Amino acid sequence: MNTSLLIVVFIALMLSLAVLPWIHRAWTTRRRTQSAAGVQSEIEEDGISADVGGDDQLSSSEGTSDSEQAPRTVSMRDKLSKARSVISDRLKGIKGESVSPSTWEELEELLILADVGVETTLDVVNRLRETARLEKLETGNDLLEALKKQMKDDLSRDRELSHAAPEGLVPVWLFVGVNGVGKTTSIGKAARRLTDEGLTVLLAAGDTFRAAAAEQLEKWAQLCGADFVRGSEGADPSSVIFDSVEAANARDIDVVLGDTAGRLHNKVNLMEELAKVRRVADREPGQVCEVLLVIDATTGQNGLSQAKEFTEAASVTGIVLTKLDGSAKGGIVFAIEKELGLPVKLIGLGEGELDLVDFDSEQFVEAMFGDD
Ligand SMILES: Nc1nc2c(ncn2[C@@H]2O[C@H](COP(=O)(O)OP(=O)(O)OP(=O)(O)O)[C@@H](O)[C@H]2O)c(=O)[nH]1
Ligand SMILES: [Mg+2]
Repeated sequence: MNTSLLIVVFIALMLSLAVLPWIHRAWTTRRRTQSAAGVQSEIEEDGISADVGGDDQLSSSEGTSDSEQAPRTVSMRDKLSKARSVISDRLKGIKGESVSPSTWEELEELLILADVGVETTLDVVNRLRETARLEKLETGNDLLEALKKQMKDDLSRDRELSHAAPEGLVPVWLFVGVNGVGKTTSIGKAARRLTDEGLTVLLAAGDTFRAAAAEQLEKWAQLCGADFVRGSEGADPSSVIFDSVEAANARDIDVVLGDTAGRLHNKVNLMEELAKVRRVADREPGQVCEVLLVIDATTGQNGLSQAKEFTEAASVTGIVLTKLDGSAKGGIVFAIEKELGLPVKLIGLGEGELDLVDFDSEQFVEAMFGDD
């Protein structure tokens, strides 16, 4: 009798162990769906739309919502249409001609118009001249093909986002940058991506400068089913980040995404504050895995001058380039990578929650310089 009871208890125990992960996932999903329904309208009031248009599929934006909608899609080509429109006539011109001295001038003009930046443009064109000489390229079409290949090669590098901290430490991503570039929105979108991958996320409201900043982040947390920690207005941002990491550790959260207040790169005291945030976030039980400098693509080359100070203060590990959808300055990607030596890890292609995608250099070069 006792033995059969033991067997029944043992089987019940095994069964519950087997279904626990499933229950956890289902619960997280349900929580997200419920809160998303309530929060979506509020977020839309704030000008954040969840709709994404377009045809082609971008790998990292294909998350389905929990209500099992069809995957929403986004076209890189469509999103970059503004950047492309500035250069498309010149591209067509070069494509149809045979290579002559004026072709090189047109090409330089084209790259500068696309905001590749003077220094990077000269370097790109010089190397392309050498390729054209060695490979005896005679048509504009061949030249553009060689240009695309060279650009893809230049952009080929590791862009992986890391959330791998040693056992017992909580991985932290910090988002830094000047005012209004899209830090908070990018955190919301990144949280959506990570929770879609099945990770648990905590959003830390390290922007204590404005009360509205924490509220904006909280809405994103509710939308994504992420945890959320804030401090009081005017609190020390480092202590909010530290409290967030401790809370994440206690709750066994997979990743902490830390927001920071927008700041001008030439304000020394604010850059020191940022350095402190980074140091504190890296204290046990936290481990900073990414410091993402958010740059607004519509500011073009100005974004580059911000980067140096941020890199010095906070040891930036990668760039999030936002608002590429509304920018005529897509070429900034090449300048960032060449002049800053930092990888563009994510790009923002709109205000919707799925509009933050991995930067795919092949796709990007084709969307900018490929055939119509
Ligand atoms: N079109 C477009 N808009 C974006 C993108 N990313 C952010 N935005 C918009 O840019 C505006 C500013 O975004 P926030 O996330 O508040 O910027 P922030 O850097 O946190 O701003 P501060 O906290 O004030 O420094 C919002 O209206 C966003 O919806 C993007 O990739 N494309
Ligand atoms: Mg913000």
